[in-house]
Amino acid sequence: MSKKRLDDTSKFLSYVLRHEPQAIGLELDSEGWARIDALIDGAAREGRQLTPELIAEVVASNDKKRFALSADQQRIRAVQGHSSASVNLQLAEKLPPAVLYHGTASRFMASIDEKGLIPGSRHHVHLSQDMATAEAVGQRYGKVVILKVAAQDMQAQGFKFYQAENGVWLTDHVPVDFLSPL
Ligand code: HQG
Repeated sequence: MSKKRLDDTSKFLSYVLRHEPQAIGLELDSEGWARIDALIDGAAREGRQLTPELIAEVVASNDKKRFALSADQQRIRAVQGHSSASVNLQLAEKLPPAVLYHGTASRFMASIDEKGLIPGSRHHVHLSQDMATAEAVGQRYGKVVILKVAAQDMQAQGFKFYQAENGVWLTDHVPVDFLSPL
């Protein structure tokens, strides 16, 4: 399978499994799972040919492990990054490391200094355990700024943290007091 086909399919799957399942008439359950046969049918109606083999290869080869298959291989979901209102991942709370990182763009800093980190259109603020990942995430939007998040201090004060299956840390909001520049 060409890398281009895999990347292209990964983008399509991110779109329908995180954001707009209704674009292809697909239903996600509250944990974000979609039936693979329904996904293939929905995609076909939009002129996109998917096969179970292609989907399995995207799941296995994905650089960020964005997707997971159910144990019976009949269903697929995105493991984080959702904006769809129908999805509410029941992730277990978890003790984060002392420090987590968030990469953003310098043009967002005035607003972040005022409001802290907010989820935007997604369900959570996304945080990384390592600086390199935070840098790559921030670069997507412009001149990168890496922020340190005092995650355990937050947790001690009652803020909840979750970790998606692919290692990404999630929380609802990071108030300014827990942010510092690198
Ligand atoms: C910024 C990708 C203004 C925030 C990545 C970010 C990640 C604020 C942007 C995952 C703000 C939202 C998530 C505030 C936060 N004022 N801007 N108060 N608070 N922001 O894409 O974290 O490839 O929704 O800093 O790799 O960039 O899709 O979030 O720049 O893991 O799997 O608002 O998406 O993964 O942007 O990225 P996003 P993100 P995938």
